[in-house]
Amino acid sequence: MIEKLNDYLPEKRKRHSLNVAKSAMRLCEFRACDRKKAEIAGILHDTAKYIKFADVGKYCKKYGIELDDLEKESTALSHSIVGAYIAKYEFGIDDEEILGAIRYHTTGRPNMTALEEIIFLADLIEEARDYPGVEELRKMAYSGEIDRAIVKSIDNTITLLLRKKSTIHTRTVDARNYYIRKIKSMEKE
Ligand code: DGI
Ligand code: FE
Ligand code: FE
Repeated sequence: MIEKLNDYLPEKRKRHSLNVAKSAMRLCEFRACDRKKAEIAGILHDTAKYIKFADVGKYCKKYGIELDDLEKESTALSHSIVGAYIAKYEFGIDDEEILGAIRYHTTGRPNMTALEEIIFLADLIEEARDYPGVEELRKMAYSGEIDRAIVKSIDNTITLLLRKKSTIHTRTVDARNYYIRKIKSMEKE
C-alpha cells in the first residue's frame, strides 16, 4: 500500500500521510477504534490530493461520485470525497469505517465515528505540522481531550477561511455546533 502510494503522492505528502497514520494510532488510546484501521486510513486519507481540478470531473464520472456545489468548486473540499473512492476502487478498501474517515477528514461532520474523529485530528497535529497553536492542539488531543481538540481545530480552520475570504462548508459549521453542544451537555452531567 505504501509502495503504491508513490503513484499518487510526492515524497513530502507521503511523509505527511505516514505521520497521520502514526498520530492516529497514538490517538486510538482515547477512542474505541482499531489501530490497524487507523493506520490504513491515515496512509490513504490524502490519495486524491494531487488530482488536478480539471480532472476531478473524470473521477466523478468514473466512480459515480456526487459532489455538492461547494465541493465542485474546490479541490480542498473534493479531495477527501474523491479520496474515499480511490481507496475503495484503486486500493481495494471496502471497510466503511475507513472510507468514512477518508471522506470526512477535511470538514469533519456532526457525530463522527471514533475513526473519523481520530483521522480528522491526526491530520492536523501530525509531527510535521507547524502553525501557530499546533502545540496547544497536540497537548489537548494527546491528553485525551478529543472533543475539545476537534472544536479548537475547526475554530483554527474557520479563522483561516475567514481570513482568506473562502467559502465555509456547512458540514464544517455543523460539526463545530455538534461538538460544542456535546461538550456543554457533558459539563452539565
Ligand atoms: O489535505 P491536507 O492539507 O492534509 O488537510 P485538509 O484535508 O484538512 O485540508 C485541506 C484544506 O481544506 C485546508 O487548507 C483547509 C480547507 N478547508 C477545510 N474546511 C473547509 C476548507 N475549505 C473550504 N472552502 N471550506 C471548508 O469548510
Ligand atoms: Fe486532506
Ligand atoms: Fe492530510
